[in-house]
Amino acid sequence: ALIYDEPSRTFGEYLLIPNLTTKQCTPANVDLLAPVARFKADPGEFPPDPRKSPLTINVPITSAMMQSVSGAELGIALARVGGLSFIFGSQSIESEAEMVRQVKNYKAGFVVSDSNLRPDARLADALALTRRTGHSTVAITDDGTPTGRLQGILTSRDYRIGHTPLDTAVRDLMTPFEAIHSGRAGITLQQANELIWKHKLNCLPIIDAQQRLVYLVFRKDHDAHQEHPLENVDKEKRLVIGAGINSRDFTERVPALMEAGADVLCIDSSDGYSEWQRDTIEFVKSRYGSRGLVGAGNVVDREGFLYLVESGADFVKVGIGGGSICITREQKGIGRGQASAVIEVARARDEYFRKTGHYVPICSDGGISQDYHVTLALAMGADFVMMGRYFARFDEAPGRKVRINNQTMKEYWGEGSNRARNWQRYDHGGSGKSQLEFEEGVDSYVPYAGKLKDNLDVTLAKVRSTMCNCGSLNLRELYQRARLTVASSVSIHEGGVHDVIPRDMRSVPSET
Ligand code: MZP
Repeated sequence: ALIYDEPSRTFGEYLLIPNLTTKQCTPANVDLLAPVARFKADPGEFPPDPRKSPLTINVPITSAMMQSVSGAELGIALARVGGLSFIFGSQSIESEAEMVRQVKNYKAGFVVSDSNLRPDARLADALALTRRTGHSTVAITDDGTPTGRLQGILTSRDYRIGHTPLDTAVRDLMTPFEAIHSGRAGITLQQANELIWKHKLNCLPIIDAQQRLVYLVFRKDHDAHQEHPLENVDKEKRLVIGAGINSRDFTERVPALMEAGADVLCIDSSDGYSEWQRDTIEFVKSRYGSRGLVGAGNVVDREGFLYLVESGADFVKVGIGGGSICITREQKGIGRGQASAVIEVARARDEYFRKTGHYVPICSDGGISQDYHVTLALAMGADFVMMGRYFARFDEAPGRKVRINNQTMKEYWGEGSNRARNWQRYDHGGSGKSQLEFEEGVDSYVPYAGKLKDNLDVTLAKVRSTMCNCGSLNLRELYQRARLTVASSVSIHEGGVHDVIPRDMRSVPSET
């Protein structure tokens, strides 16, 4: 056997060392745009510009193709803030295609403010309600006229157009108008204005209290076919969605998903270094050409990566055994520490790019238990990450909310558990069996955490802030400039609260 000299390491063993933070390097100026699908570029340009990719995401975060994570509701919520979901494939072809359709048919845009509006409220009710709460508001209706059906309310307390409060600005607008949720949510007003100017868009940016872009307001008569580089939507202004496939029923599943409008597919397997994956990729490519974007995986080393890339994969997913619900390492003894896997595969990707001019993005999948692990994965060379546990905690995830020991939890179960019965993910073919022979995942609970957007905003604020510490304004700079050190167990202990009793854990204090 080949025995590797280096131990297999994971994210919690690394720390980032700060670089010089220049004055321009503020969180508001950080761009998190990431490539999803392979593209060609000059090998001398390293790392290459992600905008050359046929599919990009505005935040480098995707949700796992799991029953307890990525249904249509989460798909919509994540796409609306610039990320990407992969609808789970361990369901019938019809129901998966229907979920894809639900996301694609979602009318991009419109928000209901935090007042207690029912989605079907009549405009007059809505305005009366918001008048009572004392906020100036702009109502968005489906046809852009005051008699249209209410789609949402923007309160001037929350939003501004440029530096002008929303209600004042809207008075000067030509009406009717339509507000479109911006997929580039989170970029600064200045960045938004630059793009609007460059692409000659006939619209105004709406920003939130942190001066980040949230909506674009277009005149109702704007050219609907004009390309809007500020949105995270392919050209019909529909949200972007991915879908999981397997290497068993792909000849029927892939056409159904493509017809439903899936933007990108991904083969879901616990071990992707297999001839089954090559067959699946070849089917997608021969049937759909460059329109059929398909990721493959999971692998944990250079050989696995190169095999899938040479088979035609558009991106490669990295990680075996690191998922929070995963017991593959315990059951079968295979896998690799997530950090070691990402570092090796990122090097293989760079080597392949320098040799061929083809850049194939990699996704670090599983094992992210702290927000800072996202930044570490990106610094180590992942183009984007995939998370399951993280998203399972939110309202939009499919699991039920339950009370356990006075705490609100959500259900989260692995695809290799008896509950999911996703045998295709673990099947090696040949046996003719269509069931799991043993479990590789558990059925569990995770603490309920509320709305996706609220949590993701905090996670992204940490990522942006750390990138500034590392002197990086975009993900390419982070990968090039980051300096990482392996931390000893004693220094990891030093990084936590130590030698003090945290105030909220103390018993009631008394004067001495
Ligand atoms: P995590 O974000 O919960 O740590 O990991 C999610 C990832 O774990 C998924 O994207 C998938 O690759 C993997 N997964 C899903 N089900 C199982 C299982 O039952 C599993 N073993 O390992």
